[in-house]
Amino acid sequence: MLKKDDKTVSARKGSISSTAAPTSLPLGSVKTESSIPSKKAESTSQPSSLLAEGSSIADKLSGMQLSANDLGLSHEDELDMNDMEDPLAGFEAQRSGLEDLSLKEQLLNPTEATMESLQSLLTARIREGSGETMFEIGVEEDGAPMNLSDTEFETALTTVRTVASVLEAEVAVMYEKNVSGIPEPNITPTAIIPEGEETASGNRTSLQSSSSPSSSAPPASSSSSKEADKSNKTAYLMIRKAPKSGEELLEVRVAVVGNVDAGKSTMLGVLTKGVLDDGRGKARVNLFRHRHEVESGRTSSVGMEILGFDTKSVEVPSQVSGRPAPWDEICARSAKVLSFIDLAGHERYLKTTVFGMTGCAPDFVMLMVGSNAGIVGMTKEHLGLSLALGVPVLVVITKIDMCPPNVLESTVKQLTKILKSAGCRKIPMFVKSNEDVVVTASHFVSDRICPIFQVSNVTGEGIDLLKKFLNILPVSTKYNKDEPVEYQITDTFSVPFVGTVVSGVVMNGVVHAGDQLYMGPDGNGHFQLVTIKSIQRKRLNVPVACAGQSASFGLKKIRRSTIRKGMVMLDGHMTPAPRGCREFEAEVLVLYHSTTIGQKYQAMLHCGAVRQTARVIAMDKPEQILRTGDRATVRFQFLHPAFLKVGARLIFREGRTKGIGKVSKIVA
Ligand SMILES: Nc1nc2c(ncn2[C@@H]2O[C@H](COP(=O)(O)OP(=O)(O)OP(=O)(O)O)[C@@H](O)[C@H]2O)c(=O)[nH]1
Ligand SMILES: [Mg+2]
Repeated sequence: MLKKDDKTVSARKGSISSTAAPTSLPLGSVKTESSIPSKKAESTSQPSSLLAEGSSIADKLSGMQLSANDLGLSHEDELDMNDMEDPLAGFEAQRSGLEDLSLKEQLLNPTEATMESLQSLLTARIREGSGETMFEIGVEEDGAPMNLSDTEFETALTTVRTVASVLEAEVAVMYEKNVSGIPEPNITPTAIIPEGEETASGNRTSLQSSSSPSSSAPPASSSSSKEADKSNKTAYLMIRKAPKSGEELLEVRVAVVGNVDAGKSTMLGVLTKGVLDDGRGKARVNLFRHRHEVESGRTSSVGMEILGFDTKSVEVPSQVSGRPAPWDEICARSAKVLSFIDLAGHERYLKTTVFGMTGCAPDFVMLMVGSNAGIVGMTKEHLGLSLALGVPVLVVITKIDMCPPNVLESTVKQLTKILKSAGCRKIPMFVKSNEDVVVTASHFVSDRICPIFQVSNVTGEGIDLLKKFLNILPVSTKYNKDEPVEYQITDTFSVPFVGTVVSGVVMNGVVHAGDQLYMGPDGNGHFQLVTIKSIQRKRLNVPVACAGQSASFGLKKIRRSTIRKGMVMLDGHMTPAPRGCREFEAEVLVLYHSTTIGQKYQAMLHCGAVRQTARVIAMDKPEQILRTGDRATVRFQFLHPAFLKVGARLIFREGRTKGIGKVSKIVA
């Protein structure tokens, strides 16, 4: 992972490009000091009222004045907006000979040389964004406005389209605006609401219609101030390459969590089935996997839904001639697919929900909050789990159609308070417009930002903005194709005419149909060689699956009963052959325990797709006990062998979450 102070271009761009998008942005709109509370300021905010409520993990983190950062558990490469000031610096070398030409000049007076230069710029960005990138027309690399007239803007857009077409990519205008005059310096960006200025109805006292993405750019020079009298047209573009085949399809996984009845399944029905809800569960009916779920309306398992976008950023219809389109059809027409993991809100199913959050390796967590219910039940628990796992969170407040304004306002207040608390250290960003969408989604790489949407699944209000946001959500770049294969199994099936099928996520490497991989460990800790007969991504047959992708494998001559969730598949050439472990050490932090944790203490331990009971057998504390707030290196023992890796994050719970940590040593 990349460090903040890493000044190499590729590293900086790499970290930014995990969003793909920010590489293109001058970032003026998000980095104004006045709009982002400083870390220092945040850490002084005391969530005193929250401490009194319940015993959620988020409470514990904030109550102990510890952040995930303090625990060494959050991204080491947490981005400071100031680090991202000059995202294009790295391209200077490639543009040698054209240094004197501004981006504006290149866009307006295309020559063979400038076209080539723009082509290499876009190629690099698209590669770093795994197949897509955001590009802003109207702002120079240093954030200065280009002050484009309408005609100039059209010329610039045509140039970008021409370059993109050479690269077999499509351009979609995500947002455009026409701002006249010099942008006001230090205007609060529309997407950022300073503390106390947000109301449920969305009034933002300091907002001005002239705020622009380049609002923090230095005041224009006198020559440009003359130009500034002209119009200043800017636009954010999504440039996306068409996937050549199923294996190039972009995928973003989003785990959907939140308290029971928050509207998770309903919203996924609305997003992925193209229907609105009736307030009585109409939109969720097709999402349930079990009869008892249909009867109770409660999700109890891990459900999967997909939403596709094509190269032009247009949503791929989920219905074909009045019936739901099959996944392979949606994928065949998509360039990017959002995979939603529908999880259960009821505490009774917490084990399954934690499994969904750890095993399915989501890139983002979507925390749903019923506006009328507020931050209740498992909301804080799920938020705390996302923090412990270091997964960026976006919040969706539902049911705004049926919520009195004062109740909605109090939910919003409650939410912003907990997000800003010392335990969360998030920057809430209310997304109310297309501009907010592009700015927020582009900067979501920073796990400090927390976009907040307000929607109604009944009237459809807010759903469009959310879809636009989902379309821009960056593809994760944390996976490594060059490492030896590691695939974690999250489910098993017996499929007629195919045989045993496993589903899961490729965490490292590349898997080809026909490959032999080690699968295990079994009850004795052994791995066996298995052959991958076939591979599917979202029910679409593909010849390969790469790191970061979820995929199903058809297996040759393997009985389903021999496979357990939590097993892994590893490179078949490993020598010596891999073995499972039963004992390991972890650095842990006890978030909450009513008494003490000592030797023989047992808890459910989650680490990736591994989920099983583990027993404490030793710790580096003289008195051999742990209390709330203690940190220690603890030796655990599993009942059955499992595959663990040093550095993997873990959660142990007995009922609600009791502790979090990181594997530090595999013992035996
Ligand atoms: N009026 C209104 N009702 C909604 C909205 N969203 C969901 N509902 C209703 O809220 C109820 C609960 O919705 P679900 O989608 O089942 O909630 P869930 O979060 O999936 O619940 P669990 O799976 O049990 O955790 C259903 O009756 C929905 O019709 C909304 O925006 N407005
Ligand atoms: Mg549900």
